Amino acid sequence: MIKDLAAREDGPVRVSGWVEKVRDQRYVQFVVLRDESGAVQLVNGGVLREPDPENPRSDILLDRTSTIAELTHGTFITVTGELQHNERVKLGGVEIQIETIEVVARALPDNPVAADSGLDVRMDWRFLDLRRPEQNLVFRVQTTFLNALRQVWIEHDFIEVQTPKLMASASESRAELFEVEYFEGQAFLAQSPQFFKQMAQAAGFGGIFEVGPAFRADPSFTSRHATEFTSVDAELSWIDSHEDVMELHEELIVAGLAAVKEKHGEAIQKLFGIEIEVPTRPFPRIPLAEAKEIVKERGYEVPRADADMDPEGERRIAAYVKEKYGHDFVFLTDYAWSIRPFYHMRHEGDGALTKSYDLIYNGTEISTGAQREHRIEVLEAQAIEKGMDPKELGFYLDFFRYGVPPHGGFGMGLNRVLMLMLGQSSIRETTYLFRGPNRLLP
Ligand code: AMO
Repeated sequence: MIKDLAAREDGPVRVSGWVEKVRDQRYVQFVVLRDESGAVQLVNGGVLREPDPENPRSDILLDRTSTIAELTHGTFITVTGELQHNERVKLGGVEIQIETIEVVARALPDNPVAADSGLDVRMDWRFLDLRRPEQNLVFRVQTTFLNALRQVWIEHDFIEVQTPKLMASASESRAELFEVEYFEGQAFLAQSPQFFKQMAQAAGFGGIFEVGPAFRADPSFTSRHATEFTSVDAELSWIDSHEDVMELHEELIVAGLAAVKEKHGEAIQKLFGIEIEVPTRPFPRIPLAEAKEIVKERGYEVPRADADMDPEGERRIAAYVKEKYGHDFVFLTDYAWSIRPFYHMRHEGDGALTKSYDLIYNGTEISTGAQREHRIEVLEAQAIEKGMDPKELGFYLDFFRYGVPPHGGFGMGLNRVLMLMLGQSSIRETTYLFRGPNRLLP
């Protein structure tokens, strides 16, 4: 790999990669070659434009010169040559004197993506867009982040599950639900693994996690919504309250960011100009009603008829937390029952509030979590209160009829986490292939 060249001694090497740039000068040709690990300068010092009867290697040199002159951006080549360390070469301090060059796969000359192409064009040609080092880094960071989370779960003896994405009923609410034909009938795409995460608690699995797709028929075109996204979910038994869920959540975030900082901190600084901050624990916690008061005192009244926060309010409370505690994360807790799903547990003695939270990262919601209602009579009553049909929920309610421990969990949008971590302006940048109301291709 190109990244390994600097550590090698001078001598013969063989590299492959994509042509990034060609500088075809009269007496010397330069090629910048890139693979997924980095870029290196190739040099052809033996440029020959006309046959030279005196030179026994005339044919070889002519051929090499014309091959290089005709290279198009993005063409995949394999080169053999001599590696030379040279301090004056800005690109990594090494270059390769080309001996042979093989065009493995030619790229069309009209590269559809330019440095100034808009996001839509880049998404049309996502495979070319992903060749850019920044984009490559996003998915390396994602891999490292998820691996760190996975290690925490495994240390805590959690079980990984893969829940079905085809369902007979809605998994969150009737809103934002994709319907699909299913033989003679109909099915729905899972909006969340919610019900099946809870089933694992009834099944005695204790702690479980899943990283998988979630679907929302959300027609909005914001920078943080997709119709399909990757949901990072966990659910655990034997909790006393949502506080236990938040503790696990914090532990995961800290482990994820620490691993990302250690492995990619330098590259992230270089390519995105961002210093990854590993948050301290505990993360600040503010009850939602108090958070709304705080932003109101600071001049912003959340313009909503219900008790919820809005994105601007989230940004403002995050700014307050950053000022006051120097923290990028804040748990907003104790959401009103009126704005939470039927399965959230209400506070003893104050049924107006739930044992739930949202986690805000750099001003945007990344997660919802809660202790769940596990007492069947209460759960059933709550479903009815929310206008749901207990018959349609029959299979789910059955989980609670045969003994289920107190439990809770959270769902976290992976693409949003990456967007906020890497200071990107859109979830499209941090989704391998974005899906939105008007995007199903490629
Ligand atoms: P919620 O609906 O809040 O909760 O979703 C959890 C997290 O998923 C992400 N998310 C999205 N990301 C991109 N595009 C979307 N359209 C989108 N919708 C949601 C967000 C959000 O915070 N079952 C509960 C979780 C739980 O309680 O365990 C749920 O789905 O980051």
